[in-house]
Amino acid sequence: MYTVGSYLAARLSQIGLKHHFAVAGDYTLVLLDQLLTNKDMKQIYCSNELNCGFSAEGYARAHGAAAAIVTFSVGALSAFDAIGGAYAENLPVLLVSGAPNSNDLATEHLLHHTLGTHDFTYQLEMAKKITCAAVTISSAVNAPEKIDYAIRTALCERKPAYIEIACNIASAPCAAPGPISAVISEEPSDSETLKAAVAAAAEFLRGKKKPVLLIGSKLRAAGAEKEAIELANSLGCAVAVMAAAKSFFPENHPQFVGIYWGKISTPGAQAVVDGSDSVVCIGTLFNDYSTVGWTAEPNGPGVLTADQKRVRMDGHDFSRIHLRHFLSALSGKVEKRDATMIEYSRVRCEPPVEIAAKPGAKLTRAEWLRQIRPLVTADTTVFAETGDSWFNGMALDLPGGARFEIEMQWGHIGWSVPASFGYAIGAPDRRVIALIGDGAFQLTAQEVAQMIRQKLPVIIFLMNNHGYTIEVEIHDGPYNNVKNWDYAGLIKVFNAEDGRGRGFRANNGGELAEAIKVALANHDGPTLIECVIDRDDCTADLIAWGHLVAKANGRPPEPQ
Ligand code: TPU
Ligand code: MG
Repeated sequence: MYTVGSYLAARLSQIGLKHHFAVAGDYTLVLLDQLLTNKDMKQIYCSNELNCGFSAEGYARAHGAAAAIVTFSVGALSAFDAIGGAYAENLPVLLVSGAPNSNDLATEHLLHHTLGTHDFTYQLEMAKKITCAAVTISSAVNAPEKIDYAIRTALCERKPAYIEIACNIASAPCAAPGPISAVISEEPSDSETLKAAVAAAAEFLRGKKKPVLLIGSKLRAAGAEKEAIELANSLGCAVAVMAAAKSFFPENHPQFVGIYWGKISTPGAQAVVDGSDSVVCIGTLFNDYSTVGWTAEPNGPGVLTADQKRVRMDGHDFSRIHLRHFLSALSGKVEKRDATMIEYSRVRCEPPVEIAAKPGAKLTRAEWLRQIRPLVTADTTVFAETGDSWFNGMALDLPGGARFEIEMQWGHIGWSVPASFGYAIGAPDRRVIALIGDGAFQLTAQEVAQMIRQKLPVIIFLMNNHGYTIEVEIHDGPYNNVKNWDYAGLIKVFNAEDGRGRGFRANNGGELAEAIKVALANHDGPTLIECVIDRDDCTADLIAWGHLVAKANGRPPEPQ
């Protein structure tokens, strides 16, 4: 016997979810009971719905998809911010919201957790803008079809979807789920179009001397990471990666030349990309930040763009082909072209030697970076928060297997606390390290308590530079000052009587080294290391990037 809730649970479990995230509310309690009847999935609780959405977003990064269950309006509207993030970051997160009793929908009743009007549709209408599929279930009869449609569309589009379930329908009897293949099987590439696109791309490359591959963040969403390596191996050319795609192409691959990010690229990488006569952009996303205020965007007839389901180049535009099919087929049709590797070997520079600071000397960003480098091992995932952590993160070399997570398109400060929590739930065998600024941390700090509750050994490096330094570099004012907290002391508060989190404040390199030792040995909870640095101790990259972004932001209105 299935109910609407247990049907949903079965489908979530069938698509591979071992957990779902939730915040309780009276419109969802019965649904949560129904989800709990599925013994293949655990319910993980969050401190608020924004964090619940971001926890699911992080879980989807580790696990391919995720679900967050929240109550009507007061919960869902908070979660919408994170769902917008999942949309921007191409992550299939299912937001499930409890909703008013189906009998109330057509009445003149006023209900709690609503606007106090008779309109109960506004939430669905809002959800439509930030998801690829949004359904409302107020009868059990059509629930299977609607649930399957929402999940299938999310998985296929790699975007979030929204399912609203009336609170009295969650436990209503419902049909049994059919084969899961109906939900997870994807539309094949159109074979004729694929052939034509590969032929055109092979021809495009044949006429060029210096091809280079530029990897972007949509590569993972397309599930085409392996195929990008295949094409790189066949071409033998240089491969640069955009900041938002760091780790999507292995940094220990012999053809990896670094991060392409305009003026603040890895030394040598910009020269190779900008000097190329054929940039193959794979899953790239060019916005004002990634182009450093529109100063670095490959375009023109020398650019081929291969996206999740579309390939474009001078005079051609093909759709309905999967990126991985295109890359794999193209690999078999190209010859070795290593001119950009030869060029790179000429322009590359050795990284500067980092000298250890005296253990008692005041902590600097450079000393902190030097000390955390060895923590990044094959089984590590680094989370880099919006702020100078982005630029510090870029400076970390990733050994094979290491992963890097960044939320560059949505850029919500505070994302990394719940997202690393959700990721750690989804990937318990990985060492999760989060780099986060003081300002960002203050938005979502509560989720450290959930890391403690779940005994997750996440290591948080909280860079306390007493302000919104990234904003300072774009445009300064009194609004960039942050009220200081006793960040390390928070862990005691969150631990209460049973937690095993650890909190440290490092004012110098010696204290930092000691704290790192304890963090590595603490397997029963998170360790937060507050690194106290000067307010203006930031990366040169942040300054250079900030000035160019500020210039782009400050363009005067064009005359009409
Ligand atoms: O390392 P640092 O000091 O740059 O990082 P911190 O201290 O975390 O400061 C981040 C400052 C910041 C803001 C206020 N970065 N972006 N913003 C704008 C912003 C405001 N609200 C949200 C939810 N997201 C944002 N990105
Ligand atoms: Mg700061």
